[in-house]
Amino acid sequence: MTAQQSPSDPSAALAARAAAVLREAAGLDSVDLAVVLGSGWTQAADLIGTTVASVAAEQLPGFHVSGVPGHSGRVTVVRSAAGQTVLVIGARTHLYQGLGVDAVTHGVRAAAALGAHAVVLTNGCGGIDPALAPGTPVLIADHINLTGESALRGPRFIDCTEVYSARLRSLAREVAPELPEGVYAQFRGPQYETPAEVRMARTLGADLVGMSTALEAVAARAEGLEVLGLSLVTNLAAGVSATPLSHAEVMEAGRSAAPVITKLLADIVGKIA
Ligand code: 8IG
Repeated sequence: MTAQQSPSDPSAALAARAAAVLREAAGLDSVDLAVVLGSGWTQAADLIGTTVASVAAEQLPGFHVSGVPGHSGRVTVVRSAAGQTVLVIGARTHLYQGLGVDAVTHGVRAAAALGAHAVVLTNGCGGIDPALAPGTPVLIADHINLTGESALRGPRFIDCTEVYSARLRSLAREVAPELPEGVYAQFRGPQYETPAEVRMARTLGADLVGMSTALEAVAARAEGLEVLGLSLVTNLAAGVSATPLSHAEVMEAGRSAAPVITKLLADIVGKIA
């Protein structure tokens, strides 16, 4: 039992309660891995496998409805063609909702409590490099956490040299050899960046800007999970192109890329042994 899993830790107890509800709903003791669906990726559950159980976020301790159009608000257990059981989380809590970091990291901790050994974190994001056109999926190689928050509480000095598993990235490249890699900068949001903030992120070494994933990835590593990060560039970051950003544009890019990226995700998931 790790420090965070101690029964006296209320956030661990909440994750354990969510895991218990899912265990009961699916009639399973554990899952093999988990997938968190971000903007643009939500239709993937159907392609990953056949549904064993599907629970609305409202029925699951610690989960919240995101209120973001394009998120399903459901947590589903599916069985893949390869025989894996996969927890598909379509109810992500974002830091900008103001519910605190423990709510943001709850999904991956619930997945860990259910026995998942790996998590695939997906998101929609802005592209800083103009070569990363909207509709391009990108493997996250590393991140920069610009939220000012940590995923962790207490003296948990975990190593972050390889948050995003090199093993899982090379599995992903077996499916799609041309997948580019990039560094993801997490901002708190919900406002998109100013052009000056995008220039700052570029100067710091970021290729992608978003509002999720980095905190979840660190929480997942603290729970001992292997992490794969997959971003869909849905828009050029502010100031990279002359046109202002709109959520409608983001949604449209997600919709048109959906068939390709959901297949990509399902194929990658099927490879994670
Ligand atoms: I979708 O341009 C999506 N999410 N921070 N910036 C940030 N988050 C995003 C963006 C973006 N696009």
